Amino acid sequence: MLTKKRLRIAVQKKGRLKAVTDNLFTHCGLQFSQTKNSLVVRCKNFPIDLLLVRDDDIPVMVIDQACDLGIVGENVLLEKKLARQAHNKSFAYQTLLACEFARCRLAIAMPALNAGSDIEWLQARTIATSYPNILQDYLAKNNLDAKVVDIAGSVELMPSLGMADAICDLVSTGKTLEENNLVEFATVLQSQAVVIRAQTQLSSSKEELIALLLRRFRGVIKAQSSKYIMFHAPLSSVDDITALLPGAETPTIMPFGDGSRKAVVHLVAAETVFWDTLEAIKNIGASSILVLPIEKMMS
Ligand code: PRT
Ligand code: ZN
Repeated sequence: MLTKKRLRIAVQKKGRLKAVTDNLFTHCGLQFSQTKNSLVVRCKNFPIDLLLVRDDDIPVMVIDQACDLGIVGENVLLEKKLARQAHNKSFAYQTLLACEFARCRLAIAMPALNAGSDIEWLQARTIATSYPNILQDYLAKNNLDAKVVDIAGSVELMPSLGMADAICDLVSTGKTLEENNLVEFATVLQSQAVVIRAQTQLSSSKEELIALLLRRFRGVIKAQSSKYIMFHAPLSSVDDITALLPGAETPTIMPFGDGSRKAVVHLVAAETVFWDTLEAIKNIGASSILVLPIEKMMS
């Protein structure tokens, strides 16, 4: 039974956001009981209900206050905002948190044989997209006059079918463009998943629950992008080594105590540490280097 007393969060039912939002909730300690095909999932240990919907419906569900929070890509959010504003309808929301997952970019791509053309090439061309409002906005800002064809899916096929000269679609690895012999040529929008809420005051118990959730979301997001690093190094090299580690916090330095002027160093780096960084710190004195994942963080 749905009741307004429980915090309602709109999330994607099926698709690219599903696994990442499930992972976020699980790592925050939220437990859900779900029956197959259910559209509402009840949280067992907090007064929270998840509403499982198409991602395109999430912004409006939050703005119209059918749900208190939503987790959705910025691409969908901006498209819905511009569509609604085009009809002079308000679209008031607040972004509470950037989730740092489901990263992608909305880009214009053209057939490879036109590679190297500049933006003027788009003048009077036909562009297929599922993001007509964002594209129209981009074209207007760049004083370009092109025809926009609104297509729900398989946008990358349109040039080879002769239905468009170019496309404007989401790209993450670029593999789909390559497979369809298209080259990226302008970035219209950078996107990631965000947590949004309507601009309305909720009951104090819901506000407290939102504050708790945001604290845990932030902790999980930070932990998942951070690494715990341990290594041995001469005391004289510790500062130089730390400077090479991305987003490193103040290290904990434990001298060996054997008169060797060496120490065990522990620190948290805020970003993934790549092999070339490890090789660089090894070259300036680090040894016995360990890079470990972090499960939870709270400061
Ligand atoms: O059914 P529903 O409407 O809920 O889902 P959907 O099919 O509209 O969306 P879905 O599940 O495909 O994506 C949900 C959200 O994930 C998007 O709105 C983006 O915010 C985000 N996201 C991140 C992506 C991608 N990366 C992505 N690569 N969404 C789609 N793609 C597609 C893109 O459209 C293209 O077809 O993947 C292809 C390109 O990928 P690469 O890796 O080959 O470049
Ligand atoms: Zn969708």
